[in-house]
Amino acid sequence: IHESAVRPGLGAVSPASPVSTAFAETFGGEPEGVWCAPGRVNVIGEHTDYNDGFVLPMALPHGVRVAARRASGALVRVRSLQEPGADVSVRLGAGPREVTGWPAYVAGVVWSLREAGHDVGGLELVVDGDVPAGAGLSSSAALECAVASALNDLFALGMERADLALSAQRAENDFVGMPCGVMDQMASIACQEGHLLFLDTRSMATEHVPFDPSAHGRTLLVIDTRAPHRLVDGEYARRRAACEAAVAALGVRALRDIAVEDLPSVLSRMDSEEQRRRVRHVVTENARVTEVVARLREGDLDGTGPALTASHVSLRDDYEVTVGELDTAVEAALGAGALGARMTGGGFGGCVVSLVPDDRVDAVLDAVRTAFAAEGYAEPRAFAATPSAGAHRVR
Ligand code: GAF
Repeated sequence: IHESAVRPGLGAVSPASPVSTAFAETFGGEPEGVWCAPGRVNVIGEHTDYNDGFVLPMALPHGVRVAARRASGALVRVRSLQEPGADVSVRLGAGPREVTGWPAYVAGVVWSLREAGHDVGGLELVVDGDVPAGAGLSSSAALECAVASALNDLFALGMERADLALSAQRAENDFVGMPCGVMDQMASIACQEGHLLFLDTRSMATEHVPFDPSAHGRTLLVIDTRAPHRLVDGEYARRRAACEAAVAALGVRALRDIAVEDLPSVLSRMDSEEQRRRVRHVVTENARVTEVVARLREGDLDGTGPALTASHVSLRDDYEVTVGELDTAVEAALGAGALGARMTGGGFGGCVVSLVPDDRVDAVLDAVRTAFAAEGYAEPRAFAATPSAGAHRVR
C-alpha cells in the first residue's frame, strides 16, 4: 500500500500514549489507570442489528485511550487531546441532551450507568484517539466503550462485556439521541485479535471467527471515501422506523424472524414498494452474514467476496443508504481485481471494505484514486485492516 494512502493506527498500538502526561498536566498526579477501546469495521451485516439480526464486525487497531481517576465532588471533568483548549466539566446529574458534541459520549456513559443503579461518582478523564472521525469507523462507540471499561474497573461495577456494550448503546440512544443498534459497542468491547465477531443481536450470543486474510495472500482494505458521514441527521432513524412499521404490518417480532425462502410471499403482502425494498435488504443481509460465516468456518475466504458485493448492491438499491463516493469506490475496486467490496457502517458516506488479492492492492488503490479524481471527489484514504483486540486496560 502506498504510504500516502495509509492511515496508520496511532493511539491504540503505541504503548507510550500521551494521555498519562496530559493527565498529569491537566489534573496533577497520576491517573488510576489507562483503558483503550477500538473502532470497528463491519465485514458484513449492515442495518441488521436493530432488527434482532446478525453482524460480523472486527475491531481495528485504531482506538480511543482514556486515562481516568475518581475524584471527590459531583463533576466529570474531561479533556480531549483532539480538541485542545476545549476542556469540559459536566455535572454528575446531567441528563439527556444537556451535553453536546464529543463530551456527550462520555457524560452519556456516566448517565447510563447511574440510571442502571451503579454508584458512579466524580471523575477526571483525558481522552486521546486515532479513529478517523466521521468515517463511519465507530469513533463514538470507541469513546463510549473506553469510558465504560474505565468506570467498570474504577467503581468495581463487575459488569460483563455485553452489559457494558448495552449501557454504552443506551448512552447513545437516550443521552446523545442516535437510535443505533448494539453492533458498534459490542465490536469495541468484545472483539478478539485475529477474529471477526459473529454476533446474534437478539440473544447477544457471540462466536469469534478466526480471520487472517494475509495467510491467504489477501488484504482487507478499508477505503475511507471522506464523504462526510452523518447519522444523526434523520436518515438512519427513518430506516429504523421503516423496519418497525414493516414489523407491525407483518405481525412478526422482528425482521430477523422472516426466512429468506418466505420473502416472496411476505413481500407480496406489503403495499409500499419502499417498505418492500427495506424488508428485502434486511432479510437477505441476514442470510448473507450466515453464508459468510459458514464459508469462513470452511476456510473459503475468497468465496465470501460475492456476498460482500451483493450486500453493497442491496444497500444501494434496496436500503438506499449509499452515496456516489461509496458506489464509485466499490465499482473501481471490483474493476481492478477486488474479490468483493461493500460500503461498511451506517452509510451516507464513510468507508468501503474490500477483499483484495495482495498483488492487486496497488491497482485497486490507483483505480479508486483515478475514479475519484474523475468525479471531482476528495482524495480517498485507505489502510489494510487487521482484526484487533476489544476494549482492555492498558495499565
Ligand atoms: C451504525 C449504527 F451505529 C450501528 O448500530 C448499525 O446499525 C450500523 O450503522 C449499520 O449496520 O454504525
